[in-house]
Amino acid sequence: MSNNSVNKNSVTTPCLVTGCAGFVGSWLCSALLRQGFPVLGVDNLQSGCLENMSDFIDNSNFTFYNRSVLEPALLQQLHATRPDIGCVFHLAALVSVPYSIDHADETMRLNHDAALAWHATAWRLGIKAFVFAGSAAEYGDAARLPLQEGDADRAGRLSPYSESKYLTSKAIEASGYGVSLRFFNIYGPRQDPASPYSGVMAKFIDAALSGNPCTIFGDGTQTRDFIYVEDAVEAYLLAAGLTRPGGKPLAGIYNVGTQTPVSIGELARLINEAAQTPCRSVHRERRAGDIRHSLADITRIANATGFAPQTDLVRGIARTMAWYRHACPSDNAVGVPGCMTP
Ligand code: UD2
Repeated sequence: MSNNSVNKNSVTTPCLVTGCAGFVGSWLCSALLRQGFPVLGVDNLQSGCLENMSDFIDNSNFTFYNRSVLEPALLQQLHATRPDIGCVFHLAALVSVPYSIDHADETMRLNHDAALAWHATAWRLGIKAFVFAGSAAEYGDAARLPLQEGDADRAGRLSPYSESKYLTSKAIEASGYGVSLRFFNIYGPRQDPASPYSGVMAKFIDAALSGNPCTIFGDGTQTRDFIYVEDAVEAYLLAAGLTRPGGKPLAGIYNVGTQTPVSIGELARLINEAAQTPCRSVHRERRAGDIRHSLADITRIANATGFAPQTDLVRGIARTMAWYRHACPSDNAVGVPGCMTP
């Protein structure tokens, strides 16, 4: 999937991925292993699941640690077993905006306190690259579109989730070590539709394939910038300097999206069209904590790394839907093994 050749000097660099059993984490592990990097994966399987790792769990270059990122000395311990770890990708997090509203302390402990503890330890151990999964939610109610990285500093945040990600990104930026990638809405195969906190794409595809109406929160005119998971993974590799010849890890904050706005109503229409089902939607009250519009300006990461998303929304929906059909050939219910989607 990578457009860029692997940086030959880094091909034996072991990489550590937290949240390796999650939706995005498992895709990142697959890509790293495919390119020859040894991978240490950490996940406590609270929201990730083993099925997500079925493609690579037996790969001799992959070592799985069923551990929590809240364990204070975990990175030191893993580093003692592999002192040549060159890169930490820190994806483990609570990912749901609505969940965070009811669980603010838990969200802050995991998404902020633990993330910064990992960041500080990685720096102390001399690990070359640290990449944190930031979020477009950090932009809160920022009014100007497309969103540039500095706009988050002038915005009010709408949920503990967004606050936890924002504070972590800013601390990483201020330290001068490590990078926070502010991902817009990532979608693709393996995103679980079963949880009430699942992303809209998985939920709508599940509904369309099951012959149920899509439930739209609010009037459906809210917009998002949907990025296909393989493009998001490419951004991770570029940010770590792994796929750029002579590449150095980035430092600071970078948006990762497509710069293409899509309304939720339009998304429902596109998904029903792809499923060849009549477009039926029901509307429910707007969700608390929801941002209204979200659209990335990706100039900064494009200039720094050449990043350019490859998969447009129609193709991405088709690939995602094909996977869901395969995961449940009867089409009556998606029924993908239940796990949430960090
Ligand atoms: C997503 C990510 C979040 C963060 C953020 C960045 C998920 C679950 N959350 O939050 O972690 O990265 O993006 O901006 O991936 N909606 C419906 N019907 C549904 C579900 C959702 O109308 O059944 C609406 C929802 O009200 C919102 C939009 O779709 O306006 C997107 O919701 P989402 O939960 O997929 O993602 P978001 O943007 O809240």
